[in-house]
Amino acid sequence: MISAVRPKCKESGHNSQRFEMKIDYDQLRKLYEDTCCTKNLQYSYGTAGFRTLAKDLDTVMFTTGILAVLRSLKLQGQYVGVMITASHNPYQDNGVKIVEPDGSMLLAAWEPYAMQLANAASFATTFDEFYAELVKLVEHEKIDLDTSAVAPHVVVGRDSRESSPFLLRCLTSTMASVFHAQVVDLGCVTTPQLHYVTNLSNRRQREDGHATVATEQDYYSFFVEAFNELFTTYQIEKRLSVPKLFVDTANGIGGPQLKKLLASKDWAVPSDEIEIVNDKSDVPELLNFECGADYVKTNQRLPKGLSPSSPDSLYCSFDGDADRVVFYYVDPESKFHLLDGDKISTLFAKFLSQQLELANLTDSLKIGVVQTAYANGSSTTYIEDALHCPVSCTKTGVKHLHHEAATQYDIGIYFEANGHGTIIFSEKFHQTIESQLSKSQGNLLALNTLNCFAKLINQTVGDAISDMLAVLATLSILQMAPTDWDREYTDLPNKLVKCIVPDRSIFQTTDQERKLQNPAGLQTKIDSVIAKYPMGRSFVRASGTEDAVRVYAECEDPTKLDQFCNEIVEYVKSSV
Ligand code: 16G
Ligand code: ZN
Repeated sequence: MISAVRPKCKESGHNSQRFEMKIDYDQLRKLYEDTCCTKNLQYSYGTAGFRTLAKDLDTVMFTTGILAVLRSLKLQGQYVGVMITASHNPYQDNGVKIVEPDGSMLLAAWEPYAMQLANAASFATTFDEFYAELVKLVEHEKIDLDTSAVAPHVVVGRDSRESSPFLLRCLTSTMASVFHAQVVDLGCVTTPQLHYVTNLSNRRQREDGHATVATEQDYYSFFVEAFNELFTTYQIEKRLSVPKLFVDTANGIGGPQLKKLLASKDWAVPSDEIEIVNDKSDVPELLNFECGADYVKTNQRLPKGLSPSSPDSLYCSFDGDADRVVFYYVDPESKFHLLDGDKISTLFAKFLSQQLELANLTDSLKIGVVQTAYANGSSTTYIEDALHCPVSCTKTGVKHLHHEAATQYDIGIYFEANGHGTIIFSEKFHQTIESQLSKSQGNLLALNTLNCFAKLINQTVGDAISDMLAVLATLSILQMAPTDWDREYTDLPNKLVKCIVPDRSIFQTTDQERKLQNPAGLQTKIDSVIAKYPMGRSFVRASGTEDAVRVYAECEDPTKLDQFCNEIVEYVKSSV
Protein backbone atom coordinates (compact mmCIF):
# COMPACT_ATOMS: atom_id res chain seq x y z
CA MET A 1 0.00 0.00 0.00
CA ILE A 2 2.62 2.57 0.96
CA SER A 3 4.15 1.88 -2.39
CA ALA A 4 5.42 5.13 -3.75
CA VAL A 5 6.38 7.22 -0.79
CA ARG A 6 7.41 10.57 -2.02
CA PRO A 7 9.87 11.97 0.46
CA LYS A 8 9.86 15.59 -0.63
CA CYS A 9 8.02 17.75 -3.10
CA LYS A 10 10.96 19.11 -4.97
CA GLU A 11 8.99 20.89 -7.67
CA SER A 12 6.96 22.84 -5.19
CA GLY A 13 9.92 23.75 -3.07
CA HIS A 14 8.58 21.85 -0.07
CA ASN A 15 11.65 20.65 1.78
CA SER A 16 10.63 19.11 5.05
CA GLN A 17 13.09 16.41 6.02
CA ARG A 18 10.98 15.17 8.89
CA PHE A 19 7.86 14.33 7.06
CA GLU A 20 6.83 11.48 4.85
CA MET A 21 3.50 11.24 3.09
CA LYS A 22 2.69 7.59 3.50
CA ILE A 23 0.30 7.48 0.62
CA ASP A 24 0.39 6.35 -2.97
CA TYR A 25 1.62 9.47 -4.72
CA ASP A 26 1.13 8.16 -8.27
CA GLN A 27 -2.38 6.95 -7.57
CA LEU A 28 -3.31 10.28 -6.00
CA ARG A 29 -1.85 12.16 -8.94
CA LYS A 30 -3.76 10.06 -11.44
CA LEU A 31 -7.07 10.53 -9.61
CA TYR A 32 -6.43 14.25 -9.27
CA GLU A 33 -5.79 14.61 -12.98
CA ASP A 34 -8.83 12.51 -13.89
CA THR A 35 -11.21 14.19 -11.47
CA CYS A 36 -10.37 17.86 -10.99
CA CYS A 37 -11.61 19.34 -14.25
CA THR A 38 -13.00 22.63 -12.92
CA LYS A 39 -10.21 25.16 -12.58
CA ASN A 40 -9.67 28.78 -11.55
CA LEU A 41 -12.82 29.19 -9.54
CA GLN A 42 -12.60 30.58 -6.01
CA TYR A 43 -14.45 28.44 -3.46
CA SER A 44 -15.54 29.34 0.01
CA TYR A 45 -16.77 27.04 2.78
CA GLY A 46 -19.64 28.96 4.34
CA THR A 47 -22.34 28.20 6.89
CA ALA A 48 -23.75 25.63 4.50
CA GLY A 49 -20.44 24.12 3.40
CA PHE A 50 -19.54 24.46 -0.29
CA ARG A 51 -22.48 25.27 -2.52
CA THR A 52 -22.63 26.28 -6.18
CA LEU A 53 -23.60 24.99 -9.63
CA ALA A 54 -23.22 21.22 -9.66
CA LYS A 55 -21.16 21.35 -12.85
CA ASP A 56 -18.44 23.30 -11.01
CA LEU A 57 -18.08 20.97 -8.05
CA ASP A 58 -15.85 18.10 -9.23
CA THR A 59 -12.65 19.64 -7.85
CA VAL A 60 -14.28 20.62 -4.57
CA MET A 61 -15.69 17.13 -4.08
CA PHE A 62 -12.26 15.62 -4.66
CA THR A 63 -10.60 17.80 -2.02
CA THR A 64 -13.49 17.56 0.45
CA GLY A 65 -13.24 13.77 0.31
CA ILE A 66 -9.57 14.03 1.24
CA LEU A 67 -10.30 16.48 4.04
CA ALA A 68 -12.97 14.19 5.54
CA VAL A 69 -10.43 11.35 5.62
CA LEU A 70 -7.85 13.60 7.28
CA ARG A 71 -10.44 14.73 9.84
CA SER A 72 -11.19 11.09 10.68
CA LEU A 73 -7.48 10.28 10.99
CA LYS A 74 -7.01 13.28 13.24
CA LEU A 75 -9.81 11.90 15.44
CA GLN A 76 -8.40 8.36 15.75
CA GLY A 77 -10.39 6.93 12.89
CA GLN A 78 -13.85 7.89 14.16
CA TYR A 79 -16.67 8.09 11.61
CA VAL A 80 -16.80 11.49 9.94
CA GLY A 81 -19.91 12.29 7.86
CA VAL A 82 -20.11 13.93 4.44
CA MET A 83 -23.41 15.10 2.97
CA ILE A 84 -23.90 16.04 -0.67
CA THR A 85 -26.76 18.52 -0.86
CA ALA A 86 -27.67 22.07 -1.82
CA SER A 87 -30.67 22.17 0.52
CA HIS A 88 -33.32 24.61 -0.77
CA ASN A 89 -31.31 25.75 -3.82
CA PRO A 90 -32.60 25.05 -7.35
CA TYR A 91 -31.95 21.70 -8.96
CA GLN A 92 -28.94 22.87 -10.99
CA ASP A 93 -26.96 23.48 -7.78
CA ASN A 94 -25.30 21.08 -5.43
CA GLY A 95 -23.02 21.26 -2.43
CA VAL A 96 -21.15 19.37 0.23
CA LYS A 97 -20.51 19.62 3.93
CA ILE A 98 -18.54 17.68 6.50
CA VAL A 99 -20.03 16.44 9.76
CA GLU A 100 -18.06 15.84 12.98
CA PRO A 101 -18.16 12.40 14.70
CA ASP A 102 -20.74 13.66 17.22
CA GLY A 103 -23.03 14.78 14.39
CA SER A 104 -22.32 18.50 14.65
CA MET A 105 -20.96 20.72 11.86
CA LEU A 106 -17.29 20.62 10.89
CA LEU A 107 -15.10 22.25 13.54
CA ALA A 108 -14.77 25.95 12.64
CA ALA A 109 -10.96 25.74 12.81
CA TRP A 110 -11.03 23.25 9.93
CA GLU A 111 -13.21 25.34 7.60
CA PRO A 112 -10.16 27.28 6.34
CA TYR A 113 -8.47 23.96 5.49
CA ALA A 114 -11.48 22.97 3.39
CA MET A 115 -11.08 26.22 1.46
CA GLN A 116 -7.30 26.06 1.17
CA LEU A 117 -7.40 22.55 -0.25
CA ALA A 118 -10.23 23.31 -2.68
CA ASN A 119 -8.62 26.52 -3.92
CA ALA A 120 -5.20 24.91 -4.15
CA ALA A 121 -6.66 22.29 -6.49
CA SER A 122 -8.62 24.91 -8.37
CA PHE A 123 -5.71 27.29 -9.02
CA ALA A 124 -2.73 24.88 -9.11
CA THR A 125 -1.00 24.68 -12.46
CA THR A 126 0.69 21.39 -11.57
CA PHE A 127 -0.33 18.49 -9.34
CA ASP A 128 2.70 19.13 -7.13
CA GLU A 129 1.45 22.59 -6.22
CA PHE A 130 -1.70 20.97 -4.87
CA TYR A 131 0.31 18.17 -3.26
CA ALA A 132 2.48 20.71 -1.43
CA GLU A 133 -0.65 22.27 0.07
CA LEU A 134 -1.83 18.85 1.19
CA VAL A 135 1.55 18.09 2.78
CA LYS A 136 1.45 21.45 4.55
CA LEU A 137 -1.94 20.67 6.05
CA VAL A 138 -0.98 17.14 7.12
CA GLU A 139 2.16 18.48 8.75
CA HIS A 140 0.45 21.38 10.40
CA GLU A 141 -2.17 19.14 11.99
CA LYS A 142 0.43 16.41 12.69
CA ILE A 143 -1.76 13.76 11.10
CA ASP A 144 -0.38 10.25 11.01
CA LEU A 145 -1.08 8.83 7.58
CA ASP A 146 0.00 5.33 8.51
CA THR A 147 -3.40 3.73 8.11
CA SER A 148 -2.14 0.29 9.09
CA ALA A 149 -2.66 1.30 12.72
CA VAL A 150 -5.91 3.29 12.46
CA ALA A 151 -8.05 3.30 9.34
CA PRO A 152 -10.15 6.38 8.61
CA HIS A 153 -13.94 5.90 8.60
CA VAL A 154 -16.33 8.02 6.56
CA VAL A 155 -20.14 7.92 6.22
CA VAL A 156 -21.47 9.52 3.04
CA GLY A 157 -25.00 10.48 2.06
CA ARG A 158 -26.68 12.51 -0.67
CA ASP A 159 -30.02 14.16 -1.31
CA SER A 160 -32.12 13.36 -4.36
CA ARG A 161 -30.34 15.60 -6.92
CA GLU A 162 -29.51 14.20 -10.34
CA SER A 163 -25.90 15.41 -10.12
CA SER A 164 -25.22 13.67 -6.81
CA PRO A 165 -24.10 10.18 -7.98
CA PHE A 166 -21.36 11.70 -10.17
CA LEU A 167 -20.26 14.07 -7.42
CA LEU A 168 -20.22 11.19 -4.95
CA ARG A 169 -17.71 9.40 -7.19
CA CYS A 170 -15.50 12.52 -7.19
CA LEU A 171 -15.83 12.73 -3.41
CA THR A 172 -14.95 9.15 -2.64
CA SER A 173 -12.41 8.56 -5.41
CA THR A 174 -9.35 8.71 -3.14
CA MET A 175 -10.88 7.53 0.10
CA ALA A 176 -10.33 3.78 -0.18
CA SER A 177 -7.76 3.65 -2.95
CA VAL A 178 -5.30 6.19 -1.56
CA PHE A 179 -6.16 6.52 2.14
CA HIS A 180 -7.51 3.00 2.84
CA ALA A 181 -10.63 4.45 4.35
CA GLN A 182 -13.70 2.41 5.28
CA VAL A 183 -16.48 4.17 3.43
CA VAL A 184 -20.13 3.61 4.30
CA ASP A 185 -22.49 4.88 1.60
CA LEU A 186 -25.97 5.54 2.99
CA GLY A 187 -27.31 6.36 -0.48
CA CYS A 188 -30.13 8.93 -0.60
CA VAL A 189 -30.88 10.27 2.88
CA THR A 190 -31.92 13.55 4.47
CA THR A 191 -29.18 15.74 5.92
CA PRO A 192 -30.34 15.09 9.51
CA GLN A 193 -30.33 11.34 8.87
CA LEU A 194 -26.66 11.59 7.86
CA HIS A 195 -25.90 13.57 11.04
CA TYR A 196 -27.82 11.08 13.17
CA VAL A 197 -26.20 7.98 11.66
CA THR A 198 -22.71 9.49 11.99
CA ASN A 199 -23.31 10.24 15.66
CA LEU A 200 -24.87 6.83 16.39
CA SER A 201 -22.11 4.90 14.61
CA ASN A 202 -19.49 6.53 16.81
CA ARG A 203 -21.53 6.08 19.99
CA ARG A 204 -21.91 2.38 19.25
CA GLN A 205 -18.23 2.00 18.53
CA ARG A 206 -17.36 3.80 21.76
CA GLU A 207 -19.90 2.24 24.04
CA ASP A 208 -19.79 -1.38 23.05
CA GLY A 209 -17.13 -1.65 20.40
CA HIS A 210 -19.96 -2.31 17.95
CA ALA A 211 -18.38 -3.10 14.63
CA THR A 212 -21.48 -2.41 12.56
CA VAL A 213 -22.25 1.05 11.35
CA ALA A 214 -25.65 2.51 12.19
CA THR A 215 -28.22 2.60 9.40
CA GLU A 216 -31.13 4.62 8.14
CA GLN A 217 -33.36 1.92 9.63
CA ASP A 218 -32.05 2.72 13.12
CA TYR A 219 -33.25 6.27 12.57
CA TYR A 220 -36.83 5.19 11.75
CA SER A 221 -37.01 2.70 14.61
CA PHE A 222 -35.70 5.20 17.12
CA PHE A 223 -38.00 8.08 16.26
CA VAL A 224 -41.12 5.95 15.78
CA GLU A 225 -40.50 4.36 19.17
CA ALA A 226 -39.97 7.75 20.83
CA PHE A 227 -43.19 9.09 19.31
CA ASN A 228 -45.18 6.04 20.37
CA GLU A 229 -43.70 6.16 23.87
CA LEU A 230 -44.77 9.76 24.31
CA PHE A 231 -48.30 8.97 23.20
CA THR A 232 -48.44 5.93 25.48
CA THR A 233 -47.13 7.96 28.42
CA TYR A 234 -49.98 10.35 27.90
CA GLN A 235 -52.45 7.57 27.33
CA ILE A 236 -53.83 9.59 24.47
CA GLU A 237 -55.46 7.70 21.76
CA LYS A 238 -53.06 7.49 18.88
CA ARG A 239 -54.77 10.23 17.00
CA LEU A 240 -53.41 13.66 16.24
CA SER A 241 -55.10 16.78 17.58
CA VAL A 242 -55.49 18.01 14.02
CA PRO A 243 -57.82 16.16 11.66
CA LYS A 244 -55.19 16.20 8.96
CA LEU A 245 -51.59 17.20 8.39
CA PHE A 246 -50.45 17.93 4.84
CA VAL A 247 -46.69 17.66 4.38
CA ASP A 248 -45.07 19.40 1.39
CA THR A 249 -41.70 17.72 0.94
CA ALA A 250 -40.43 20.12 -1.78
CA ASN A 251 -40.05 17.20 -4.22
CA GLY A 252 -36.89 16.40 -2.32
CA ILE A 253 -35.49 13.52 -0.31
CA GLY A 254 -37.83 14.21 2.64
CA GLY A 255 -40.73 12.62 0.69
CA PRO A 256 -39.44 9.07 0.30
CA GLN A 257 -37.83 9.12 3.74
CA LEU A 258 -40.97 10.25 5.53
CA LYS A 259 -42.93 7.57 3.66
CA LYS A 260 -40.51 4.95 4.95
CA LEU A 261 -40.97 6.19 8.50
CA LEU A 262 -44.75 6.17 8.21
CA ALA A 263 -44.62 2.68 6.72
CA SER A 264 -42.73 1.32 9.76
CA LYS A 265 -44.69 -1.52 11.23
CA ASP A 266 -44.81 0.17 14.64
CA TRP A 267 -46.07 3.55 13.42
CA ALA A 268 -49.46 3.76 15.07
CA VAL A 269 -51.15 6.95 13.89
CA PRO A 270 -53.85 6.18 11.27
CA SER A 271 -52.35 6.63 7.84
CA ASP A 272 -55.10 8.95 6.60
CA GLU A 273 -54.09 11.64 9.12
CA ILE A 274 -50.89 12.54 7.29
CA GLU A 275 -50.82 13.25 3.57
CA ILE A 276 -47.58 13.87 1.70
CA VAL A 277 -47.62 16.22 -1.31
CA ASN A 278 -44.87 17.42 -3.64
CA ASP A 279 -43.16 14.07 -3.31
CA LYS A 280 -41.78 13.74 -6.86
CA SER A 281 -38.16 13.42 -5.86
CA ASP A 282 -37.51 11.53 -9.10
CA VAL A 283 -38.32 14.55 -11.30
CA PRO A 284 -35.14 16.66 -10.95
CA GLU A 285 -36.42 20.03 -12.08
CA LEU A 286 -39.31 20.03 -9.60
CA LEU A 287 -36.98 20.16 -6.59
CA ASN A 288 -37.81 23.23 -4.45
CA PHE A 289 -39.78 24.63 -7.39
CA GLU A 290 -42.63 26.80 -6.10
CA CYS A 291 -42.77 24.65 -3.00
CA GLY A 292 -40.83 23.80 0.12
CA ALA A 293 -40.01 25.69 3.33
CA ASP A 294 -38.05 28.49 1.70
CA TYR A 295 -40.76 29.23 -0.87
CA VAL A 296 -43.53 29.23 1.73
CA LYS A 297 -41.60 31.36 4.23
CA THR A 298 -40.50 33.89 1.62
CA ASN A 299 -43.80 34.20 -0.24
CA GLN A 300 -46.12 33.58 2.71
CA ARG A 301 -48.48 31.51 0.62
CA LEU A 302 -49.44 27.91 -0.01
CA PRO A 303 -47.00 25.97 -2.18
CA LYS A 304 -47.89 24.39 -5.48
CA GLY A 305 -49.91 21.24 -5.00
CA LEU A 306 -51.89 22.43 -1.98
CA SER A 307 -55.25 24.14 -1.81
CA PRO A 308 -57.00 25.35 1.34
CA SER A 309 -59.05 22.69 3.11
CA SER A 310 -60.63 23.01 6.54
CA PRO A 311 -59.16 25.63 8.93
CA ASP A 312 -58.42 22.87 11.42
CA SER A 313 -56.01 21.28 9.00
CA LEU A 314 -52.36 21.92 9.52
CA TYR A 315 -49.78 22.13 6.76
CA CYS A 316 -46.01 21.99 6.83
CA SER A 317 -43.20 22.32 4.31
CA PHE A 318 -39.73 20.76 4.40
CA ASP A 319 -36.82 22.05 2.36
CA GLY A 320 -35.02 19.90 -0.22
CA ASP A 321 -32.82 18.01 2.26
CA ALA A 322 -35.36 18.05 5.12
CA ASP A 323 -33.38 19.93 7.75
CA ARG A 324 -35.89 22.77 7.85
CA VAL A 325 -39.62 22.90 8.46
CA VAL A 326 -42.29 25.58 8.68
CA PHE A 327 -45.99 25.10 9.46
CA TYR A 328 -49.06 27.05 8.31
CA TYR A 329 -52.83 27.00 8.06
CA VAL A 330 -55.55 28.86 6.19
CA ASP A 331 -58.38 30.53 8.14
CA PRO A 332 -62.09 30.54 7.09
CA GLU A 333 -61.50 33.90 5.32
CA SER A 334 -58.84 32.12 3.22
CA LYS A 335 -56.07 34.06 4.92
CA PHE A 336 -52.73 32.31 5.08
CA HIS A 337 -51.04 32.08 8.52
CA LEU A 338 -47.39 31.11 8.82
CA LEU A 339 -46.14 29.22 11.88
CA ASP A 340 -42.42 29.61 11.36
CA GLY A 341 -39.29 28.72 13.33
CA ASP A 342 -40.13 31.36 15.95
CA LYS A 343 -43.57 29.85 16.47
CA ILE A 344 -42.08 26.35 16.72
CA SER A 345 -39.54 27.38 19.34
CA THR A 346 -42.14 29.25 21.38
CA LEU A 347 -44.47 26.22 21.28
CA PHE A 348 -41.67 23.98 22.56
CA ALA A 349 -40.64 26.57 25.16
CA LYS A 350 -44.21 26.81 26.47
CA PHE A 351 -44.63 23.04 26.65
CA LEU A 352 -41.25 22.23 28.17
CA SER A 353 -41.43 25.07 30.71
CA GLN A 354 -44.79 23.70 31.87
CA GLN A 355 -43.40 20.20 32.19
CA LEU A 356 -40.36 21.45 34.11
CA GLU A 357 -42.63 23.28 36.49
CA LEU A 358 -44.86 20.22 36.96
CA ALA A 359 -41.76 18.16 37.63
CA ASN A 360 -40.64 20.77 40.15
CA LEU A 361 -37.34 21.18 38.35
CA THR A 362 -37.36 24.87 37.40
CA ASP A 363 -34.67 25.64 39.95
CA SER A 364 -32.34 22.83 38.95
CA LEU A 365 -32.62 22.82 35.15
CA LYS A 366 -32.19 25.93 33.05
CA ILE A 367 -34.38 26.28 29.97
CA GLY A 368 -33.72 28.97 27.35
CA VAL A 369 -34.41 29.91 23.74
CA VAL A 370 -31.75 30.85 21.21
CA GLN A 371 -32.70 33.06 18.26
CA THR A 372 -31.04 35.21 15.61
CA ALA A 373 -31.73 38.84 14.74
CA TYR A 374 -34.33 37.58 12.23
CA ALA A 375 -36.62 36.40 15.05
CA ASN A 376 -39.76 38.49 15.11
CA GLY A 377 -39.65 41.01 17.98
CA SER A 378 -43.04 39.77 19.25
CA SER A 379 -41.68 36.26 19.72
CA THR A 380 -38.80 37.55 21.85
CA THR A 381 -41.15 39.62 24.01
CA TYR A 382 -43.52 36.65 24.38
CA ILE A 383 -40.74 34.27 25.48
CA GLU A 384 -39.35 36.74 27.99
CA ASP A 385 -42.57 38.27 29.33
CA ALA A 386 -45.16 35.51 29.04
CA LEU A 387 -43.02 32.39 29.39
CA HIS A 388 -40.36 33.96 31.63
CA CYS A 389 -37.62 32.17 29.73
CA PRO A 390 -34.24 33.69 28.96
CA VAL A 391 -33.48 34.42 25.29
CA SER A 392 -30.05 34.51 23.63
CA CYS A 393 -29.32 36.04 20.25
CA THR A 394 -26.52 34.73 18.00
CA LYS A 395 -25.25 35.31 14.50
CA THR A 396 -27.10 33.65 11.61
CA GLY A 397 -26.10 30.04 10.87
CA VAL A 398 -27.01 26.84 12.67
CA LYS A 399 -23.59 26.28 14.22
CA HIS A 400 -23.80 29.55 16.19
CA LEU A 401 -27.23 28.79 17.62
CA HIS A 402 -26.31 25.18 18.30
CA HIS A 403 -23.24 26.19 20.27
CA GLU A 404 -25.13 28.68 22.40
CA ALA A 405 -27.96 26.22 23.11
CA ALA A 406 -25.51 23.48 24.03
CA THR A 407 -23.34 25.58 26.32
CA GLN A 408 -25.80 27.90 28.06
CA TYR A 409 -28.83 25.79 28.88
CA ASP A 410 -29.97 22.37 30.13
CA ILE A 411 -32.84 22.60 27.69
CA GLY A 412 -31.57 24.82 24.89
CA ILE A 413 -34.26 25.43 22.27
CA TYR A 414 -32.92 27.00 19.11
CA PHE A 415 -34.65 27.91 15.87
CA GLU A 416 -33.99 30.33 13.09
CA ALA A 417 -37.16 32.01 11.84
CA ASN A 418 -36.66 30.13 8.55
CA GLY A 419 -37.32 26.80 10.30
CA HIS A 420 -33.82 25.46 11.00
CA GLY A 421 -33.66 24.28 14.58
CA THR A 422 -33.75 21.70 17.32
CA ILE A 423 -33.44 21.34 21.10
CA ILE A 424 -30.31 20.34 23.00
CA PHE A 425 -30.70 18.54 26.32
CA SER A 426 -27.67 18.65 28.60
CA GLU A 427 -26.00 15.77 30.40
CA LYS A 428 -27.31 17.27 33.64
CA PHE A 429 -30.86 17.13 32.25
CA HIS A 430 -30.57 13.41 31.53
CA GLN A 431 -28.95 12.63 34.89
CA THR A 432 -31.55 14.63 36.83
CA ILE A 433 -34.52 13.04 35.10
CA GLU A 434 -33.04 9.57 35.36
CA SER A 435 -32.27 9.96 39.04
CA GLN A 436 -35.77 11.26 39.86
CA LEU A 437 -37.38 8.48 37.85
CA SER A 438 -35.24 5.79 39.42
CA LYS A 439 -36.33 6.97 42.86
CA SER A 440 -39.92 7.29 41.66
CA GLN A 441 -39.82 10.80 43.05
CA GLY A 442 -41.93 13.74 41.99
CA ASN A 443 -44.47 14.06 39.21
CA LEU A 444 -43.83 10.91 37.24
CA LEU A 445 -46.00 11.92 34.32
CA ALA A 446 -44.04 15.15 33.80
CA LEU A 447 -40.72 13.36 34.27
CA ASN A 448 -41.64 10.66 31.77
CA THR A 449 -42.88 13.27 29.34
CA LEU A 450 -39.59 15.17 29.50
CA ASN A 451 -37.69 11.91 29.11
CA CYS A 452 -39.67 10.79 26.06
CA PHE A 453 -39.72 14.23 24.48
CA ALA A 454 -35.92 14.46 24.62
CA LYS A 455 -35.76 11.17 22.70
CA LEU A 456 -38.08 12.48 20.02
CA ILE A 457 -35.70 15.31 19.18
CA ASN A 458 -32.78 14.82 16.81
CA GLN A 459 -30.20 16.62 18.91
CA THR A 460 -27.45 16.46 16.31
CA VAL A 461 -29.06 19.03 14.00
CA GLY A 462 -32.41 20.56 13.04
CA ASP A 463 -34.52 17.83 11.47
CA ALA A 464 -37.78 18.47 9.61
CA ILE A 465 -39.10 14.96 10.32
CA SER A 466 -38.23 14.89 14.02
CA ASP A 467 -39.34 18.50 14.56
CA MET A 468 -42.61 17.72 12.79
CA LEU A 469 -43.26 14.72 15.06
CA ALA A 470 -42.43 16.80 18.13
CA VAL A 471 -44.85 19.57 17.07
CA LEU A 472 -47.61 17.00 16.44
CA ALA A 473 -47.00 15.41 19.84
CA THR A 474 -46.97 18.78 21.61
CA LEU A 475 -50.20 19.94 19.97
CA SER A 476 -51.85 16.63 20.81
CA ILE A 477 -50.76 16.70 24.46
CA LEU A 478 -51.74 20.34 24.92
CA GLN A 479 -54.90 19.74 22.85
CA MET A 480 -54.18 22.80 20.75
CA ALA A 481 -55.52 23.54 17.28
CA PRO A 482 -53.34 25.47 14.80
CA THR A 483 -55.32 28.63 15.61
CA ASP A 484 -54.61 28.25 19.35
CA TRP A 485 -50.93 27.88 18.60
CA ASP A 486 -50.95 30.98 16.40
CA ARG A 487 -52.84 33.06 18.97
CA GLU A 488 -50.09 32.80 21.59
CA TYR A 489 -48.61 35.99 20.14
CA THR A 490 -49.01 38.08 16.99
CA ASP A 491 -46.03 38.71 14.74
CA LEU A 492 -45.03 42.30 14.07
CA PRO A 493 -45.38 43.13 10.36
CA ASN A 494 -41.98 42.47 8.82
CA LYS A 495 -40.10 42.50 5.56
CA LEU A 496 -36.86 41.00 4.27
CA VAL A 497 -35.28 42.51 1.16
CA LYS A 498 -32.26 41.51 -0.89
CA CYS A 499 -30.02 44.32 -2.06
CA ILE A 500 -27.39 43.79 -4.76
CA VAL A 501 -24.23 45.81 -4.09
CA PRO A 502 -20.84 45.87 -5.84
CA ASP A 503 -18.99 44.44 -2.81
CA ARG A 504 -20.93 42.92 0.07
CA SER A 505 -17.76 42.26 2.09
CA ILE A 506 -17.62 45.89 3.20
CA PHE A 507 -20.78 45.33 5.26
CA GLN A 508 -19.28 44.32 8.58
CA THR A 509 -21.46 43.77 11.62
CA THR A 510 -21.20 43.59 15.38
CA ASP A 511 -23.63 42.76 18.22
CA GLN A 512 -24.70 39.41 16.67
CA GLU A 513 -25.26 41.09 13.30
CA ARG A 514 -27.70 43.62 14.74
CA LYS A 515 -25.47 46.64 14.10
CA LEU A 516 -23.19 47.68 11.27
CA GLN A 517 -19.61 48.73 11.93
CA ASN A 518 -18.93 49.42 8.28
CA PRO A 519 -19.53 51.30 5.98
CA ALA A 520 -18.72 54.07 8.42
CA GLY A 521 -21.70 56.21 9.42
CA LEU A 522 -24.37 53.96 7.89
CA GLN A 523 -25.60 52.58 11.24
CA THR A 524 -26.25 56.11 12.54
CA LYS A 525 -28.42 56.78 9.50
CA ILE A 526 -30.28 53.48 10.00
CA ASP A 527 -30.87 54.34 13.66
CA SER A 528 -32.36 57.69 12.69
CA VAL A 529 -34.85 55.92 10.39
CA ILE A 530 -35.76 53.30 13.01
CA ALA A 531 -36.53 56.05 15.54
CA LYS A 532 -39.34 57.34 13.31
CA TYR A 533 -41.37 54.08 13.37
CA PRO A 534 -43.14 52.82 16.51
CA MET A 535 -41.83 49.34 17.48
CA GLY A 536 -39.37 49.74 14.63
CA ARG A 537 -36.38 47.42 14.33
CA SER A 538 -34.11 46.95 11.36
CA PHE A 539 -30.68 45.54 10.57
CA VAL A 540 -28.45 45.02 7.55
CA ARG A 541 -26.01 42.14 6.98
CA ALA A 542 -24.11 40.59 4.11
CA SER A 543 -25.55 37.22 3.07
CA GLY A 544 -23.31 34.23 3.64
CA THR A 545 -24.84 32.23 0.81
CA GLU A 546 -25.57 34.77 -1.93
CA ASP A 547 -23.76 37.74 -3.39
CA ALA A 548 -26.12 40.24 -1.77
CA VAL A 549 -26.87 42.27 1.33
CA ARG A 550 -30.04 41.55 3.30
CA VAL A 551 -32.19 44.24 4.87
CA TYR A 552 -34.69 43.24 7.58
CA ALA A 553 -37.31 45.60 8.98
CA GLU A 554 -40.29 45.26 11.32
CA CYS A 555 -42.64 47.85 12.80
CA GLU A 556 -46.06 48.15 14.36
CA ASP A 557 -47.94 49.72 11.47
CA PRO A 558 -48.23 47.43 8.41
CA THR A 559 -49.04 50.38 6.17
CA LYS A 560 -45.69 52.02 6.98
CA LEU A 561 -43.56 48.92 6.56
CA ASP A 562 -42.68 49.36 2.87
CA GLN A 563 -41.71 52.97 3.41
CA PHE A 564 -39.60 52.03 6.46
CA CYS A 565 -37.77 49.29 4.58
CA ASN A 566 -37.25 51.43 1.48
CA GLU A 567 -35.65 54.21 3.49
CA ILE A 568 -33.09 51.75 4.86
CA VAL A 569 -32.49 50.25 1.41
CA GLU A 570 -31.87 53.71 -0.03
CA TYR A 571 -29.24 54.42 2.65
CA VAL A 572 -27.60 51.05 1.95
CA LYS A 573 -27.44 51.77 -1.78
CA SER A 574 -26.07 55.24 -1.34
CA SER A 575 -23.35 54.03 1.03
CA VAL A 576 -21.49 51.97 -1.58
C1 16G B 1 -27.34 28.76 5.63
C2 16G B 1 -27.48 28.32 7.05
C3 16G B 1 -28.78 28.81 7.64
C4 16G B 1 -28.90 30.30 7.50
C5 16G B 1 -28.68 30.71 6.08
C6 16G B 1 -28.55 32.20 6.00
C7 16G B 1 -26.77 26.22 8.05
C8 16G B 1 -26.84 24.73 7.96
N1 16G B 1 -27.47 26.86 7.12
O1 16G B 1 -28.30 28.17 4.82
O2 16G B 1 -28.82 28.44 8.99
O3 16G B 1 -30.15 30.75 7.92
O4 16G B 1 -27.45 30.16 5.60
O5 16G B 1 -28.33 32.57 4.69
O6 16G B 1 -26.11 26.79 8.90
P1 16G B 1 -27.81 34.01 4.32
O7 16G B 1 -26.47 34.19 5.00
O8 16G B 1 -27.73 34.00 2.84
O9 16G B 1 -28.82 34.98 4.84
ZN1 ZN C 1 -31.68 22.37 4.17
